[in-house]
Amino acid sequence: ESQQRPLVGVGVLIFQAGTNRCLVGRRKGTHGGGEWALPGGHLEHGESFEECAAREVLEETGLELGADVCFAYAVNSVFPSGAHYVTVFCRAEVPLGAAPRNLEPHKCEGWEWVEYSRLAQACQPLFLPLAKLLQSPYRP
Ligand code: 8DG
Ligand code: MG
Ligand code: MG
Repeated sequence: ESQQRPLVGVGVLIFQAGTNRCLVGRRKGTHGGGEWALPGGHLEHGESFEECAAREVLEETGLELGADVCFAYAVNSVFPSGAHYVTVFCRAEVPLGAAPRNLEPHKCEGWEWVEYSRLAQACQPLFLPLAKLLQSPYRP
């Protein structure tokens, strides 16, 4: 898929309160199938980054993000397919007991909590934007 202009994706780092664990899932489908990614999706017309983050997380996991959701970092990804995304990462915390559901099972194999510092080892292969975030200077 080659785009005339880059698209904007939003990825969301959801941390379990009081831990360094965040939510990741293995993607299904043509774009990044089999690769581990954060919940997220396309920024829609007129949306703020935070609105997009909360909407996609609710659609995909059933988790309701609070007012703490905020911009974290951005990366630029040109995929081997030719697709070009600017990915805006947001972060938020949910209570320790919050239980994500796999509400789009045709798009994701399931959600797991993984230590941020272990993502690069535990979650291979990584979706390109997440690999770029982990290689960046950003520290959550
Ligand atoms: P949508 O079209 O319903 O908005 O999105 P979706 O159905 O949730 O699709 P998606 O593949 O999860 O997200 C759309 C695109 O967003 C994806 O193909 C590439 C881009 N994207 C990034 N970074 C990230 C990320 O970290 N996580 C997710 N899930 N998507 C991302 O550029
Ligand atoms: Mg979505
Ligand atoms: Mg998605």
